[in-house]
Amino acid sequence: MPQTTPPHDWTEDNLQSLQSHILAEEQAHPEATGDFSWILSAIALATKTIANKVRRARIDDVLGELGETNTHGESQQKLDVIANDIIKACLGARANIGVLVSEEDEEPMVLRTHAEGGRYAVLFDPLDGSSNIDFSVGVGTIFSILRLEDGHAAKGVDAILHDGAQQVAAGYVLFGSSTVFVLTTGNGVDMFVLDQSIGAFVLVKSKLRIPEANSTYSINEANTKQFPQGYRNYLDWAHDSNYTSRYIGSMVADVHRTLLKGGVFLYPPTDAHPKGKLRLMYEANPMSMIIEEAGGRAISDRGRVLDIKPDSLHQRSVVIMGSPEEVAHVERFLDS
Ligand code: AHM
Ligand code: MG
Repeated sequence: MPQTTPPHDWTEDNLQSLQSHILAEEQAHPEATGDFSWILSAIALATKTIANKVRRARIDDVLGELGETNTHGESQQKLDVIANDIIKACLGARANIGVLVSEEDEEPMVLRTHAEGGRYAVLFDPLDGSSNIDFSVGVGTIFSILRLEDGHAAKGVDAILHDGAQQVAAGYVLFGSSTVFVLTTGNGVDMFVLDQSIGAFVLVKSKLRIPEANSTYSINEANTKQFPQGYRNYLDWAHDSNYTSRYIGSMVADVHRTLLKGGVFLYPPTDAHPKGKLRLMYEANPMSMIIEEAGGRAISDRGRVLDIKPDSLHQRSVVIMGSPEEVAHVERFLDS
């Protein structure tokens, strides 16, 4: 019998851009206001612009340090500052954004009161892993979106100090060998890749799931002697269990690999960063939401990352995130 190929279902397997995907999700929820498509289109525009800058960095001579330090006393790379400005330029005019919080700025930028339409706070790390830029290693933008209550402008920072479980959306854009946009609005994780030829992020994977397990850890192992004993015991166990190690030193790239391939990514306490190095509100929280939405786990040394009640905008957190079985292995050693 000759084999016949079933007819293609054109109602399902469509080419979808980030924009059309979000509009389709909003159509499925009649109560949706269109707020997300408005904010996410601004983030898409900003990150396409940053991707272009990152690619042209050596040509345009914007590599290296600016000579100023950011709010954490770290030297700002030129591209950090450019990326920060691009995000503010793209998001600042969106009428429903009330507050912008950036890793690069000490204070939140209050744009609109609730009465003026400011319904959301967007928190972001404009260019994470920027110490890698000079060597063309993958870097990324990370963002977190929180809803703002009435009176937020008067409350100041307190209006934004919510635990990560309250995020309404989170995502990152990896500027690597391709530009990848990974997004969750609390309904699974979707992945888009920038098609340079048409200038749009196109959907490549919907409802991404992280592998349950994979014998790979991602940690700055040079700091081992500074780690609390539980982490050292875990590493001994992982060595004895023939684990492999992958560490880029760019959270977006390391977490992206962990999301797709499985394994565990860790940043434990060190002498230089006794509370962990990564920032809770715009690094650990959005990445944790993505990992959890993909079926993984994300913990700190104080329980679930998303349950941490922040005391300050730029506070740091220990992070251990990835495949559920791999996080459980680490946890076993931290508990004992
Ligand atoms: P940054 O926000 O200043 O770029 O620092 C965060 C980066 C993360 O991307 C990465 O996971 C970590 O710092 C690497 O730190 P280390 O070089 O100590 O391993
Ligand atoms: Mg960062």
